[in-house]
Amino acid sequence: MHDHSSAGQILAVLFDLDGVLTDTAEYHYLAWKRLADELGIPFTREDGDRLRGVSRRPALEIILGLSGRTGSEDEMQEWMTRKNAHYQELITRVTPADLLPGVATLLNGLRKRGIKIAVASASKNSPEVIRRLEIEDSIDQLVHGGMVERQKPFPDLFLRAARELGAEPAACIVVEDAAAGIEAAIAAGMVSVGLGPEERVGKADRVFADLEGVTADNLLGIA
Ligand code: B16
Ligand code: MG
Repeated sequence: MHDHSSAGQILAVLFDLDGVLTDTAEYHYLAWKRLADELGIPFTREDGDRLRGVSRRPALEIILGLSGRTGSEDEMQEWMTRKNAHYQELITRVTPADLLPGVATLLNGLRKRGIKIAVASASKNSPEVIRRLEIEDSIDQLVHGGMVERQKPFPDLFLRAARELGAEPAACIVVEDAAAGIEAAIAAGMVSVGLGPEERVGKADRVFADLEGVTADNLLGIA
């Protein structure tokens, strides 16, 4: 546990998107898998799990590393563009039904308590996903990877979200499914909630399997 005794009241909750509000983590996996197949690189689901929350370029570097393959800067750019095109094709399937169980209720519960809500996602495609999920009106702020220089595990994205909402870092709870995201939350001096297995998010202040059945009171009771 980290010391949040000076935190006072929680004012804001910052949600990661992929793997937290919706399962676009699966679409990222499928898009990388298609690129890996095209490049003839063996790529398993376990390999895919290492890419959770990892932004585009480091993810490509991990995939290339699996086969010891390297690429010129031009090739790297082309592969990232191609993966993104695969991903954009896949997310045209996203509908409000893809909101994960418990999310809509939790967002409403937080709203009722006057808690500010941000989505803080590394994904430059997150505005499109949020639009397709039809949750634009349920959140106060969206910050995405295109708005900061340094990505998770650096705290920049979460700090930017807090600033946009006018909340001190210590008054924010971060909800994340990725190890890099939990590290970023801790580095930002925020309360962290991890979703998923202990091996992945065990450094968080509190761990749940997912958001199903997690109420606003559960979440706010953690700080
Ligand atoms: P893009 P999150 C992250 O979103 C994904 O988890 C990660 O797999 C992806 O590579 C990253 O965004 C960048 O996304 O290529 O669409 O810009 O988990 O921070 O919501
Ligand atoms: Mg995520």
